Amino acid sequence: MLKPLIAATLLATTALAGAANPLTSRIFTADPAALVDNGRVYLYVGHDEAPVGGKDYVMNEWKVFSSCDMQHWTEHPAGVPFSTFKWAARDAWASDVTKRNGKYYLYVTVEHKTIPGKAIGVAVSDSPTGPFVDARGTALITNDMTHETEISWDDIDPAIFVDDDGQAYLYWGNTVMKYAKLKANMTELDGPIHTVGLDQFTEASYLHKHAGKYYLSYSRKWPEETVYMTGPTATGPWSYGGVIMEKNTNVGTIHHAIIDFNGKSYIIYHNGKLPTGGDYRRSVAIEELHYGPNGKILPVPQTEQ
Ligand code: FUB
Repeated sequence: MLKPLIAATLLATTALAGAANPLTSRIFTADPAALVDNGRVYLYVGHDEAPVGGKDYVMNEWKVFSSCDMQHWTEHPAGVPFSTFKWAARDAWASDVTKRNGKYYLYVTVEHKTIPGKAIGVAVSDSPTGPFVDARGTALITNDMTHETEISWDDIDPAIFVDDDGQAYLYWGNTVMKYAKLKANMTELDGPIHTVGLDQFTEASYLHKHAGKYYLSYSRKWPEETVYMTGPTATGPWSYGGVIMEKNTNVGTIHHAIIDFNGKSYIIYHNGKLPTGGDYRRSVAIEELHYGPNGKILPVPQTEQ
């Protein structure tokens, strides 16, 4: 076991000055999940490990970063390997995170070992930086529960949201957006799985609330762009709002999270702007996001790197 002093020196701190992106240029990162907790922002990002010219994702772990100012980021050494979930075969795809009753819940996408296709699991920790342990010992969502499409990756990209009345909702999906309520224990579905009828939905659902309004955002088309809808409740009815961020130029995906922190709002997403970046070598980046009249989200340009 590392002595605390030695462990502390392993924390890498990088400066994200002003609009300078990406989050880190030490490694490739993707699919940001974000949590605001006790004056810090925590980011949970997939680690893109594909070689230059790789033709598929190589993703074995989620990395954890944190900051108290959105500019200087500390990389926490532990990370969360996909093998946290004994029933998972590989693929640390997109995650999302929330805090409830003093515990931190990390919802993740992985490939299931025995039920063909992607699955969603949940891990829990007493600290935002882990260690995280499997909260169920089994997947929460598997491909055989939701057969709307032929693809094996339609149960990906969990988005967790806890409403003001304590009701938790899980949104997820690829091609078809789905959602379900969760029980207060955060580890079991509470009722049926619903679908949201959307044209051109691709993936990366994200639900947040700002100034009393619910925002359901997601990636649509291919290459993906980030768009949003608004509604009066966590389950709609939804009205289309517009495009938040236009597509990347060298990456099909753009997976995002949206937070409020210290009086400002931010969108956290990924692109492929690092040298040798691309579809399987992505970089998490951050931009300020602004709300206009009537709560409209104004389009967000990406800063150059
Ligand atoms: O990183 C693997 C997959 O690519 C994610 O689950 C999707 O959101 C897309 O970013």
